[in-house]
Amino acid sequence: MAVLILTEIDPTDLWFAELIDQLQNRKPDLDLRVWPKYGKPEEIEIVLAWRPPPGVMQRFPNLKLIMSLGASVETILEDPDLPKHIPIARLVSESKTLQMVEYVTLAVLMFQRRFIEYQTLQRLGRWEYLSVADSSLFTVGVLGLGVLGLGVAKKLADMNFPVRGWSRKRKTVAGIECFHGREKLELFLSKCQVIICLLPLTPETKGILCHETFSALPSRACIINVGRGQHLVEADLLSALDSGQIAGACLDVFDTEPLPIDHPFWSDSRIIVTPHIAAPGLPKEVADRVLDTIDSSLEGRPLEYLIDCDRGY
Ligand code: NDP
Ligand code: OXD
Repeated sequence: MAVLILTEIDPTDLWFAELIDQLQNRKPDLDLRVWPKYGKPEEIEIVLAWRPPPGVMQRFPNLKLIMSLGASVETILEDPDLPKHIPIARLVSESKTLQMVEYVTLAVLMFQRRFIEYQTLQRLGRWEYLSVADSSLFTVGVLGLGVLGLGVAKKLADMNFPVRGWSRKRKTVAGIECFHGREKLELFLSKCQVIICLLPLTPETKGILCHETFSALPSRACIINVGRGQHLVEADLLSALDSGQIAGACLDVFDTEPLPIDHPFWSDSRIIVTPHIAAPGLPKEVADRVLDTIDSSLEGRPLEYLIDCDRGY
């Protein structure tokens, strides 16, 4: 029985190298292989995937489980040759949730306390006071109330921000004003000074951060996108920033990653760019989650966080 790490990202990348180290140290007898060196295809029973190259998974006749090394699975599902009967688990871990909560809280506070504008003033050498929005009146909207969205929403509510959340199915969460379904999207948006995209990428959510969504927000709202780059219509964001409908954006994910060097986002002072680092999770803890999942699969125990292929997340 062998486990294959299947990714097009260079496995010497810091996070992957540390994860591989952790897996090997914690379970020295694990037959761990790293793409493209997978040996005999019939020996591969578990694939750990992150942005896997398409067409590879079908080569393994004894494959029993695919586990995403991220919270999302869209790049696994878009493989046209994906063997349909294999269960797909995704990664949920405490450190990942904590990192996401930290990142988003920081971004919300930067907008509420107007740090982007202060950075511009600093470059101009101007000592100027800007009014501060009262946090109890600064409504935050979280698109996606899953593992990460709920973590973020609860933290911000604890910090006294009015918090709204939007999901596919109806939800009731203490301290959060919940909305669900496309028909309630506009109502949800109507009071949000900042929105945070924590949706999975599916045909329904692709392009959701677009002109219509921006127009439904109060004037000078801010956008935080930590979902996927394809959630955002980039040209619509630039026009909304130019018109003043949107005051600022904090973006961690992009249509093309790495963000091309000549992309206008790099030099736009209204946009904060980070290189998809919001919440990879700590390799040490991710290794524990991966090994638990492998053990459950091999021992025939029920698997946690299986995705529903029809729903797309
Ligand atoms: P979950 O699957 O736990 O939650 C997804 C949420 O989105 C659910 O609340 C779901 O609603 C909602 N949703 C899905 N489709 C729709 C829709 N059509 N309309 C309204 N709501 C919808 O995912 P996670 O919270 O674990 O992760 C969310 C995403 O965050 C990931 O898919 C990934 O893209 C991104 N991510 C980014 C990272 C980064 O570093 N930038 C790190 C980790 C994740 P319902 O509850 O009704 O099912
Ligand atoms: C994820 C991510 O999906 O890191 O986990 O983007």
